[in-house]
Amino acid sequence: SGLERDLRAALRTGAFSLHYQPVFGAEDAVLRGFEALLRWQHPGLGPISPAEFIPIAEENGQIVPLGEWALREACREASRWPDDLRVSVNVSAVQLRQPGLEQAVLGALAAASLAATRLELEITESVLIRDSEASMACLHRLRALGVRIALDDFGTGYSSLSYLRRFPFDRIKIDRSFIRDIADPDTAAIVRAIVGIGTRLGAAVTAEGVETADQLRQVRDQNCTEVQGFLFGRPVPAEEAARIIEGSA
Ligand code: G
Ligand code: G
Ligand code: MN
Ligand code: NA
Repeated sequence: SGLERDLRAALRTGAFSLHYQPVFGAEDAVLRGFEALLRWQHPGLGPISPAEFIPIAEENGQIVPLGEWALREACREASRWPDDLRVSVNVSAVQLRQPGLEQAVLGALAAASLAATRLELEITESVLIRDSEASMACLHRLRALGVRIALDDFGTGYSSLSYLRRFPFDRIKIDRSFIRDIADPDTAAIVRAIVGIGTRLGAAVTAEGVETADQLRQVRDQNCTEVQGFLFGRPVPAEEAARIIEGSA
């Protein structure tokens, strides 16, 4: 397709950028870091959502060089932030199945002189559906080096709980559909249970998609560790993230 062809050209022409969405402590509202999110400015069509182009890039393999670029760019940007802030980068199942992911991560950290503990990789449940021994081993090695591993969009897959037995995640990110409906007592009970499981397993729990003060009150009541969402800040360009950091100091 046209989009697929344009996607191939986009990495060469610098049409991709990263935006950064702030993440805060739920109790203290202290800035903890940012999630890096890809943006594509198409020359003719304008901005195209990653929800649209990432599946194409996964299909044709472009996600590998694109994901590598995002890792390098995110680590480079984070190296300019205070040491107590981390950067989270989304990693596709396709990238994880490639043998080169570990080298790409180590290369990005080294090029940026960024401590491994400041990088978090977000993987979705779908990664683990077809988990191979090799990709599990890769995650274990990266984690042993200090890289944090988060389970993204938790609760939306078909057998979410089983994934928690397969890997010692540092963080669980509760999918924003739960936060949207958290005024419903049953949904609030589920969120509380997820936090309980995460705590027992030694994982922090982030509430995604917090948009209202009522939702914030609820996720605090359910003891979520960190919060992220439009209430606190949308994904913004690197320069604006730098201003958020300055303002929070
Ligand atoms: O930023 P936005 O809400 O439009 O992102 C839509 C989806 O694209 C989210 O599921 C997000 O995780 C995914 N996404 C954004 N940036 C990246 C990236 O760098 N790599 C991968 N694999 N997915 C990304
Ligand atoms: O799948 P993942 O969690 O990586 O998706 C991140 C996406 O979620 C980003 O594209 C971001 O724009 C979007 N997002 C972040 N905060 C909110 C929010 O409060 N509400 C909604 N609707 N989307 C959000
Ligand atoms: Mn994510
Ligand atoms: Na998510």
